Amino acid sequence: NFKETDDAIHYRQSAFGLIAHNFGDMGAMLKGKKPFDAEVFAMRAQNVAALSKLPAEGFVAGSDKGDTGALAKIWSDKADFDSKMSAFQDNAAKLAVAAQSDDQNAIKQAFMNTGKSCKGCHDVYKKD
Ligand code: ASC
Repeated sequence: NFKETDDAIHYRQSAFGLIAHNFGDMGAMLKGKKPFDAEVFAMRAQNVAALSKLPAEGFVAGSDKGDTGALAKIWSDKADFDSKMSAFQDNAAKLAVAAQSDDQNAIKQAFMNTGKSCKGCHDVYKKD
């Protein structure tokens, strides 16, 4: 229940920004760009899992306007968009679970699956 369409756009973009910050830091750790800190990594994975549930609300009807990266296809293929969003949420939840373990391979796999969810949706629904 946003007052203005712009509020919905701002809401989802804010959520994506928070997700990118947290996910990006996890990537930096996995790529060895900074030391791996299991506690920080797990905290960030929890953040992403919680944040992954937010952006969907911001894709209200009529918010495919302006120069946001969101393509009109989101609203014309809403069922597919929603299922991709849901897969992202599932992958993020699994990553948060994996991050509680000491299994680096499981962590990396879960991280990659989540990243594929990001990219898979961006490739189809986001202007680059
Ligand atoms: C990120 C980020 C994305 C995804 C994507 C994964 O850190 O900002 O959009 O990962 O690049 O392939």
